[in-house]
Amino acid sequence: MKLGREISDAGRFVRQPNRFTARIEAGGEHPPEPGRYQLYASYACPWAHRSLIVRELLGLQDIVGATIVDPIRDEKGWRVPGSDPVTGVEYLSELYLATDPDYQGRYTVPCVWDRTAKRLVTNDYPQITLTLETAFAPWHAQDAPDLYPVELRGEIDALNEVIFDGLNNGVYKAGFATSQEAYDEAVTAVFDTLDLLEERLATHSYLHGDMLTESDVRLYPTLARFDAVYHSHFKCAIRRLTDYPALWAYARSLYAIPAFHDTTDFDHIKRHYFMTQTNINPSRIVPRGPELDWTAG
Ligand SMILES: N[C@@H](CCC(=O)N[C@@H](CS)C(=O)NCC(=O)O)C(=O)O
Repeated sequence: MKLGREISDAGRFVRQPNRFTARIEAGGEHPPEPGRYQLYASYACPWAHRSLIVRELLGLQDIVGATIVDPIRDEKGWRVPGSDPVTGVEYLSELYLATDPDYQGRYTVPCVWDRTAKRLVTNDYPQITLTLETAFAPWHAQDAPDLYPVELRGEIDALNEVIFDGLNNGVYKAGFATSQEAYDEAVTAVFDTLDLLEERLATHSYLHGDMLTESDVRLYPTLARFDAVYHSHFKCAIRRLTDYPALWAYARSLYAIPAFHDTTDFDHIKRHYFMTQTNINPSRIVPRGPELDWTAG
């Protein structure tokens, strides 16, 4: 992985900006249309996981296609097993370079390809779920939840920032830190954020009360990976998810929902992190355990 340029002089991980940020929007260059867009995702990647959860929660599987990449990335990046039935590519890099031959960054999932314009529209992962929730509303299943209700958007966006910085990206900042100081700072923020969310969930079923929202979708992928990967691989070892009664019960309650369950692949998750991030696990050994019962009532 080409992480070097994302590590600061003080040993801090500073995530690269998203290069492709066009929007799918009615009246724009990339209008929402059934069958026009293909999502490239990995079950291992937390940012891609959220887009797969939202696609299924909203019943958009027949409207927006999805290609799942192999969990193990080699020096050529993400690979499509066999080849992609939609574009014929074998590596995700081909889509990035077809869109911008000078692209120098990492070839990341999730990203969305426009089959009509034959180019990547976006790898801007925070926007992808919001686009599925808003621009694709005409195609949502009848019983689909409103994950981004207009009256709650301010609160959802504010909490999402806290979750991103402290936790979703916080675990990466802890895991990829190359100085003790940067690690200490990041790992403290990870557990401060978990403590805060534990308190919030002690009195609510979901982060914003009784209804599932975009904030829950953003929190879940990090919780699903926490004890299996982040606790050891990213050294987020102060406590385990299972040490937090409310958060652990909440994570299992989400896992009981098909859109969360169907898109959670612990085998892909473990093999990806431990075998691909060789900067922090050069032996590529995948640990056994921990044994967790995600289905326990
Ligand atoms: N697009 C974002 C986030 C997405 C992201 O980091 N995805 C990871 C997987 S979780 C990825 O595709 N990494 C490819 C690589 O590092 O080469 C970024 O550039 O930081």
